[in-house]
Amino acid sequence: MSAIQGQDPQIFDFIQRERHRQAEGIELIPSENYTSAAVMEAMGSVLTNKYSEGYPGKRYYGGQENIDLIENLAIERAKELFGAEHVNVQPYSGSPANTAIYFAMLEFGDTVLGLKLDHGGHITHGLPISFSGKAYNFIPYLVDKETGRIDMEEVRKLAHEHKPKMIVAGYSAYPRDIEWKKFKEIADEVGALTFADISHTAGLIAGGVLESPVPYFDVVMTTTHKTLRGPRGAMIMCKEKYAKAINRAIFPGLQGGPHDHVNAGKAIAFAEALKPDFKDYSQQTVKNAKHLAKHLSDRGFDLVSGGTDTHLILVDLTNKGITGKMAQEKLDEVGITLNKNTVPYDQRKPMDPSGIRLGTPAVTTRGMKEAEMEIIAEWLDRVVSNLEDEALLAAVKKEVEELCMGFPVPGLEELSRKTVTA
Ligand code: DSN
Repeated sequence: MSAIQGQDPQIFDFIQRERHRQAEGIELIPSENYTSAAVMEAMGSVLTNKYSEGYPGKRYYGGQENIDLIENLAIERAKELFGAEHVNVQPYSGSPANTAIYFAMLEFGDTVLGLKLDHGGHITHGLPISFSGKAYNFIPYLVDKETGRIDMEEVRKLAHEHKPKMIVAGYSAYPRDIEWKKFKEIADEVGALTFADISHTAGLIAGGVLESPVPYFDVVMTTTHKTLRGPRGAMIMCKEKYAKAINRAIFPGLQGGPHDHVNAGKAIAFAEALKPDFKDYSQQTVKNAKHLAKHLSDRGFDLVSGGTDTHLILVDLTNKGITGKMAQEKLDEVGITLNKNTVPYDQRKPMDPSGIRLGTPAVTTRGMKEAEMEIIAEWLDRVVSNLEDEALLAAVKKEVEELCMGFPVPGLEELSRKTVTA
């Protein structure tokens, strides 16, 4: 980063601080991960200089001979990874991709079933103040109050009652596996389209740990930067019969020129995910999450749904007498990052909710395993039980840094002791 250092020392300083924060802290936000150095190089390459409205072979600008090759390769690799009939790699991120799916497949005002935000859904799955909630008639379904799981009979009942044009499944804060086939069955009973948002679990699906909705669902969207471990962005996969509508909805419907530097990063990440060691990573991510969940539960943490089938854990802190915001802030102080989160049927507000959401993709990418999950569970317990004990917080912070030094972050190897002494 010598160019930034020479030209803009302030930004250089902020990036340096962030590099240290990432290398010296434990990242438990379940939607975050570390890309490879190769993906990062693509993001900082000359491809950022190019404009390429349109699709490979049909562009509105000249000079596309290299861009077409890159975009086609990204599409081919994504098809191989997920077995999709059609892929569009141009969406800038998850929210525009979801908006494009609705734009392609629905009319404004159509009825759609989606999981309520504070039950694990996403803002683009019908939150009343979001575009999705304003443009379409979203009917929310909920998780069961006792089990914390989606009650498929309730979904069936709502589907028969409201006759939606589309059913949305796939979530941001739901720790359990999803019954894709059952969703498809219900959708078929009422003639609804099926849309899966697998942003959180795409890497686990690509790694063969979780079942894929691609064979059953009409359209599937994923962001590319979460468990899939690619650059910030998204892609849409669909049955061939929706290909034209989806492509048109992305460009020119909602977006202009694709971000070619990001699309190159996507192609690189898809190739990485096709390698055998990606399977090991995705299996270990789930093993780590289950192990962490068990040790948190043993320490009296109240896990929504009692545990996890995925990379993600949702904890209700009510029995600990603290809020999600308090926990997040104190954990930030010791170098453990996670996010405050509402829990189903939460009586508190989203800016200071009852829960926290955490997950294992980033720590697994660093090479951490079950033994480290036990240490993390112990740290969480110590911090949450001693929020005002500054000496204890300082001691945990030191231990966090010490452990992190043994597990290099991709691209930040020079900041870890393991590499320095190797
Ligand atoms: N912001 C993402 C997450 O953290 O789950 C969803 O868009």
